Amino acid sequence: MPVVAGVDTAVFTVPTDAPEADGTLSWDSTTLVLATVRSEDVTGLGYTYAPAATASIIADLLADVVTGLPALDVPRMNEAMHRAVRNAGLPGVAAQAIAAVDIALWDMKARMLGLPLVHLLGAARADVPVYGSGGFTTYDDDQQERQLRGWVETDGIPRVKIKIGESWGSCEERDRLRVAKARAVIGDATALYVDANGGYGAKQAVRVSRALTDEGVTWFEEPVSSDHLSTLAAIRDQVTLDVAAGEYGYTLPYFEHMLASRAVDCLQADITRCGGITVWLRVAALAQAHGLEISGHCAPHAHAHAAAAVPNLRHLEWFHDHVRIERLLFDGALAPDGGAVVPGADGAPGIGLTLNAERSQPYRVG
Ligand code: SMN
Ligand code: MG
Repeated sequence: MPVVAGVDTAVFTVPTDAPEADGTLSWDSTTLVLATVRSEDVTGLGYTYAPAATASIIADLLADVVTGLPALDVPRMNEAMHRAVRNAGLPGVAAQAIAAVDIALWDMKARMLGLPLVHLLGAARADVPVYGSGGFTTYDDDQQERQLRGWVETDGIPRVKIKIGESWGSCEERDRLRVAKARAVIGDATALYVDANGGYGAKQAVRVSRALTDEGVTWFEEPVSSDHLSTLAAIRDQVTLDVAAGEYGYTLPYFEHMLASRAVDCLQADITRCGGITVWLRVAALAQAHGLEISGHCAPHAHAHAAAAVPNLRHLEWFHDHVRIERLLFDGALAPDGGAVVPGADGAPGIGLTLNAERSQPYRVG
């Protein structure tokens, strides 16, 4: 039985193509932490979007834990990594470090077996619907229109999401105008989603949801902070559009609490935060047990194969920054067709990505 020979890391910081902000945060660059695992002559890669310090956690706390373990036993290594960060604290960068290594281990296992990961896991569906996501509050009308037209008209994606809740909900009128403009650009046949990133107050969120419903918006993400589950649940009871949250879930119990609180209509989970493919599949099962669908948050190429392996997938977020970064740093990126991607269609093993040494080198910072 082959064993894991070692784990390496690399860190890349890529500037945004324009200033970006949502309701509660702004940024001008994005950092990707890459984990590479080795066994005999096979390697696997995984990644997370997280601070560079995540690479130190992989090197200091995780690399020795998986090295020497049977390379095919990914859940065993995932469990060992979870136990190893007990004192460091799992939620946050430790869970992201585990996720990057877990994804790399699944990628390597599928490569060892010569299979696209979706076929190792077993597909539960033919394709993975995606939604275009961006619509930053920093965009002017022309930028927003260009981005929306790119998804809908060029890529053929019939679902899009824009940010609202600008400046912690203090620009409600502009939020409404931007939603109305988005609807005018995309027409009635495209689903329109919004994400407030917890920028609104509870009453404000209910008020805004009426205007959103008038514009045919069907997805209201983090109307208030996802820390406040009973508030989310109360809003959910008062609105007709779907309430979604879960992107800050780093542990399985987090998702169970969110579901048990009846806080969401669709559970989001980020495979690069929640402990990797091993845990994300369990989160999907939790949602299924509660009669709900799951939506993959960001990092589309880290999710695609796992997303195709769950029956209760709603969709995967085709997030502007991450699509751009994954196309830049890796070869093998997917292209949506008819609003969906088909992971593994080209027969490439693992998650189908290889680091492009030449294109990635200028962005390497660690
Ligand atoms: C988000 C994702 C990545 C960076 C900032 C904000 C977001 C989303 O909440 O769901 O797209
Ligand atoms: Mg969000």
